[in-house]
Amino acid sequence: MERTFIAVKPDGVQRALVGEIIQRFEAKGFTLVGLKLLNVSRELAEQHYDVHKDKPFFSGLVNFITSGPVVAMVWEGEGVVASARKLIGATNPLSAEPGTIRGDYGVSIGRNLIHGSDAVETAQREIGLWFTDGELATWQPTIAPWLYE
Ligand code: RTP
Ligand code: MG
Repeated sequence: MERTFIAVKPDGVQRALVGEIIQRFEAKGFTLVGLKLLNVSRELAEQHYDVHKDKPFFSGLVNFITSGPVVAMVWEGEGVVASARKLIGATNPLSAEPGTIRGDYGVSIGRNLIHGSDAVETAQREIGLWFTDGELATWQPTIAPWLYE
């Protein structure tokens, strides 16, 4: 079953949106298989955002993501990678559709509340970066027959 890596960034934690964000993924029908709150090391932040290392916003992004606790999660479900990106909305919250997390709660690209893996391969890399195998639960929600035929 497909998995994706989701992180509530320091702004989302500070603004007390963790519960609301988890609620949206749960209510959609995805399964939570990993969850922790952590202060992110510089090394982890730089590895996580490695693809952006030559961009002008890279150092600001790393400073921000290491500035306070982050809620790291792994969610599972059919098509969860692309669907999570839809739930999250466009990178710039001012362009994100209402009904998405960024569209409903954000106003600034540098404070866009949440991260979601952008492809299945990226998700596998990010899950390996943020979680050990032992931190992930394998389980079948009892509602599965009501989610999938
Ligand atoms: P994320 O990786 O955090 O889920 O966001 P994303 O895929 O929607 O956007 P991405 O292009 O991967 O950019 C990563 C994060 O960098 C910040 N950013 N700032 N100032 C800027 O022009 C700029 N562009 C990107 C955003 O916080 C974005 O989420
Ligand atoms: Mg990205």
